[in-house]
Amino acid sequence: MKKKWWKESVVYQIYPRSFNDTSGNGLGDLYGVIEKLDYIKSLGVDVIWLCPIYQSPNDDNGYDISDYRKISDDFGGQAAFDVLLEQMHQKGLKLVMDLVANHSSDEHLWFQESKKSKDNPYRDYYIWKDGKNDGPPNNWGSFFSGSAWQFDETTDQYYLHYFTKKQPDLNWENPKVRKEIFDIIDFWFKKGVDGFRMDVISVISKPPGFPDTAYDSFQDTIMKDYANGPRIHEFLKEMNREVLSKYDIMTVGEGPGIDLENGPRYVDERSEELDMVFHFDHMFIDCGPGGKYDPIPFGLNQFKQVFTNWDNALKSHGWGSIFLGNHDFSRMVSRFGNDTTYHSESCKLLATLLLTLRGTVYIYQGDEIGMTNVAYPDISHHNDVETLNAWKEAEQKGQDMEQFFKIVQQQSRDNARTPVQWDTTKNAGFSDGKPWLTTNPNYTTINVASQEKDQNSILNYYRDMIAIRKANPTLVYGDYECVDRGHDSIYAYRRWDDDIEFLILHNLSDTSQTFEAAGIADDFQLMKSNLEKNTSENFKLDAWQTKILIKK
Ligand code: ISL
Repeated sequence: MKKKWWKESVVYQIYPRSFNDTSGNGLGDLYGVIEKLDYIKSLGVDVIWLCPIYQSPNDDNGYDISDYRKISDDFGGQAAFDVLLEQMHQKGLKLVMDLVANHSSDEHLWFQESKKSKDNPYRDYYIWKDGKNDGPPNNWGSFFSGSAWQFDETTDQYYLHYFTKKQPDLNWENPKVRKEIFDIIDFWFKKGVDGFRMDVISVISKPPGFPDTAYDSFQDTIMKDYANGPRIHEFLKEMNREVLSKYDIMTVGEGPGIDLENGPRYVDERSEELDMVFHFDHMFIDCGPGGKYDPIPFGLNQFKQVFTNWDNALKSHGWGSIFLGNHDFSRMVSRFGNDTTYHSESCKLLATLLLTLRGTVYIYQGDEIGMTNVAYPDISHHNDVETLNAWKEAEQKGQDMEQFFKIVQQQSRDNARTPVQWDTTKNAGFSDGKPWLTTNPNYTTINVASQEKDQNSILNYYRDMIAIRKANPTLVYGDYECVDRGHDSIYAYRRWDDDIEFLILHNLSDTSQTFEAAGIADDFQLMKSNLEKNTSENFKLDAWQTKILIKK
C-alpha cells in the first residue's frame, strides 16, 4: 500500500457560519477560525476542510456560489483568508476547500449572461431545454423538493437545477465550462490551498437525451439517472491531468449515488481521478423508500457490513474516507449512539470507531465534544432550505404535520448546524450578537470550556485517540477483518500488519455483552477503553463500552 500524507491525516471539518463569530453579527467568520487554530491544533488533527466560504447569496448557505475567486465579505474577505492560510501553514495544518462545481448560483455572472438570450456566449454554460406539453422537459425532481426544472420567461425555456432553483446546474459537456472550473481549482492551488472536497461530483455528467425517470423512489432516480453519468470518469481524468496532478494535494469527491459497484473506480490509483470519495451507504441505512423523511430503524449489522465491504473493495487500489457525520446529517451521537443515558460513553465509542478503521478520518466540528441534535420547539427555528422545502411539500400534500415535525427534529440538517458550544456564556460563546441559527440549549452542560478542565471528557478522549492513531501506523495502513460474526450489538474487528495486531471491540447497546470469540484466543492486553473501570475479562463489555486490545 502506497504511503501518502493524506492517508495518514485526520481531517477536521468546519461549517464556518456556525463555528465562531468575532464580528458580532451572528455569523461565524474566518477570524473566528483563526482565533481557534490553537484549539484545533491541540486536537492533533492535520487538515481543516472548510465548507464553502466564497461569495454567495446563501440560498443554500454557500453551496450556491456567485464568484468562485472571491471570499465572502461575510466571512472576512480575502484579507482574512490570507491570514488564515498563512497561520495554518505556520502551525503545520493543511487547508482543504469546498469546490461546488455541479452548479453555481443563479447570481453568478455566467448565469446572468446565460439567461439573457439563446445566442448569448454563456448560454451553453447551463442546461436549457424546451418544455414538453405545457410542462417541464421531463419528470425529474429536485433534491430539495419540487421539479428539477425552472421556467425562465426571457427565452421561454427551462433550466435544470438538481438543488434549489437558485443553483442552476453547469453544463459539463461544454469544454469551456470544464476549463473555467479547472482554472478556478488552479487559482486556489496557486494560493497554497492543499486540496478540495468536491461537492456532488458524482452527478456532473448528465444522462444524454434527458429521458423521464422511470422510478418512483427518488433514491432510485439518483442512482439510475443522476449519478455516475456516462462521461464522469472522462471529466475527472481530464481534471486530474489538467490541474490536480500538478500539485501535492488531496481530493475527496462527495457523491449521492456512489456505491460499492461504481465507487472504487473514482479512487482507483491506477486510473488517476480522485484520492477519496464520500459515499453515504452507512448514512442512509435509516432511510425508508421515501428517503430521509421516511425513517426506518437503524440496523447495526448493515452498518458493519458497509464498512467491511468498502474496506474490502478499496484495499488493493483505493483509499476510503471514514466519517459518521457532517453538515448534511443529524448529529452522530444522536443517530448512532445514545445521546442521553450513555452520552459520554457512546461519544467516546464512536470516536474510537472513527479512529481505528482504515481510511482517512473526518471529524465534524462539535462532535469532539459530543454535540447532539437540537429538537427545536417548532419549525420557525429552522433555516435549512431542504428542511423548509420538505415542510412546505408535506403541508401541500396534507400530511400530519405534528408527526412530520417529529421527523424534522430527528432528520433536519439544522441539527448539525447549530453554533459550536464553546462555553457557558451567552450563545455558548459563539457570538455576542443573535446567532443565525438558535443555539442548542444544552450548551450549559456540553461545551469546550468545561471539557478542557475534565481529564475524562469526550474532548480529551478524542485527543488521546488521535494520538493513538498517529503513534500506530497499523491503525492507518494495517489490514482489517470484521470478526463478530453478525452479533446484534457488538462490532468487533482486527487491525494488523507484520508487527502488531489489534482487536477492537465496541458494544453499541445499553446492556452488557460478551464477545463470542470463536477461533480468537485471548492473548491480548487492554490498551485503551472508554470506561474508567474495566473488568479483568477482555471480552466482556459494559453498555457502550469500547476496547482496543493489543496482542501480547
Ligand atoms: O443533504 C443531503 C441529505 O440530507 C444530501 O442528499 C445532500 O443534498 C447531498 O449529499 C449533496 O450535498 C451537498 O450538495 C448540496 C448541499 O446542500 C450540501 O450541503 C452539500 O454537502 C448542494 O450543493
